[in-house]
Amino acid sequence: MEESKHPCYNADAHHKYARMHLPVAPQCNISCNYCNRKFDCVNESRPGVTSEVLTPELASQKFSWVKENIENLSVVGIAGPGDALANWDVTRKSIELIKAKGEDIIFCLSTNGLMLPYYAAELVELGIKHITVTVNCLDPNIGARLYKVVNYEGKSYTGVAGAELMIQNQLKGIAYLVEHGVLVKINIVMVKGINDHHIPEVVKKMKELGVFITNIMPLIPAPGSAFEKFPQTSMKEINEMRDLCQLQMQQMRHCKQCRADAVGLLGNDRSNEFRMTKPEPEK
Ligand code: CLF
Ligand code: SF4
Repeated sequence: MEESKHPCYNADAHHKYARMHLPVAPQCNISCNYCNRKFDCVNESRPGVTSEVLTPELASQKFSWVKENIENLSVVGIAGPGDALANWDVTRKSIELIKAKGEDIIFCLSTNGLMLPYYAAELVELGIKHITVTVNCLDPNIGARLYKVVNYEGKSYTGVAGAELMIQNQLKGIAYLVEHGVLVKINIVMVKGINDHHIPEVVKKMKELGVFITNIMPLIPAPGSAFEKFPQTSMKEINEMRDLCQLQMQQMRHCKQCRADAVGLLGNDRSNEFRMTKPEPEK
């Protein structure tokens, strides 16, 4: 089974198998209230500026460099710093270039899910078996407090309308992926006073849809984001919620909220050793 070598999908694998993220996806199509675009996507990262954004060609070169120098590299993931599917051309090209090298590698991708109805079939065709979707709520009234703007098909949606669109597309996309054999992981950002009480309901629905695992993550209030002054959800609160949701389905407990350019074992980021470009000066 492929997931036995995936450090995020299998807790037993995370001390042995490494992953690398290709930071090829700078744009995002929504605006989460917990995000500051100068920082990595909270979907899959802790707040820390990604030190580079790569073209597919550079990403492919970086892959070979890392593969030669890091033991047991089993996964190549695309996790921002924006949204992988909001940058579909570069995301797809990067995967295709690396696939052409014929290495034994698992591809992984993280998305907010808005564009899944457009791209889920292509993702399946590309052979991507591990996809993470961040689903914070099923209730548009809660979503209206989490998502400031949702940009879709040339229009901008706010409030309940935007959240409704997000949730609809996420659910449709997840169902399609599961039906086509993709192992779907769901990230849930727990924001106290907004979606915390609602999380067990989200997990229940994800179980019904057949997702592989859910990963409840703490809000890390990003400087400059609308939730800047919100309290960071404590690990005690996160673990209590995970214990409650474990009754429904498998919970990830070893997530490190990686950077969009993370390299190495989950607990030992070596991204500093593998830079293709010079860091941009701070603005
Ligand atoms: Fe990256 Fe995410 Fe794939 Fe893992 S990270 S795209 S599933 S290869 Fe893993 Fe990092 Fe947690 Fe993500 S520890 S933030 S869950
Ligand atoms: Fe930021 Fe990620 Fe939300 Fe986009 S999906 S606004 S990059 S947290």
